[in-house]
Amino acid sequence: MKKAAKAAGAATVGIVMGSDSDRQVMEEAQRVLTEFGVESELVVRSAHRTPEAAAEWARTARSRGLKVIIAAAGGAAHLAGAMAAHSRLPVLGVPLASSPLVGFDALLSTVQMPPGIPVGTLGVGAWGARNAAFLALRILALNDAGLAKQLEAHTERMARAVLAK
Ligand code: RP5
Repeated sequence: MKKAAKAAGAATVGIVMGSDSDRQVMEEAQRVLTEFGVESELVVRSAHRTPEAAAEWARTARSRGLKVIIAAAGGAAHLAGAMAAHSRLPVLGVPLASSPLVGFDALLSTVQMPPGIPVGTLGVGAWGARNAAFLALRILALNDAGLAKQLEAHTERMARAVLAK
């Protein structure tokens, strides 16, 4: 009974960010997932400052029930790549504009992974955070007809909003 209750509320998307200073942007990703009824966990792990804890989080992600990882960091952003190195789950990378190079550094650090260890890299900052959530939803929707229907309805609402102008 206890186990079933836990499973019902279990996170399927893991959002990991390099610093607590990234939280505000990454809560945008979590908000999108919540709107679609998808549970997520949002944690801070750093590829540079807490490399062992970051690796452990990635290694145990699948066994904890996660199906997609969203990893966000700024500056020399190696977090998404580190997640992809330690987990076989799909990893979506969000470069953040937190350094004096305003995200261009993080974009290049996240996007150009060596073949075989992919990171699906989204746009910089809040747009990337939201789209990482939408891409995670599309991945989950491959095996979830209800979620696919919700995404279709959302897309139709966006189109109607544009055409109403
Ligand atoms: C990155 O360095 C983090 O992802 C963050 O975007 C940036 C700055 O981190 P703090 O110095 O604010 O902790 O690793």
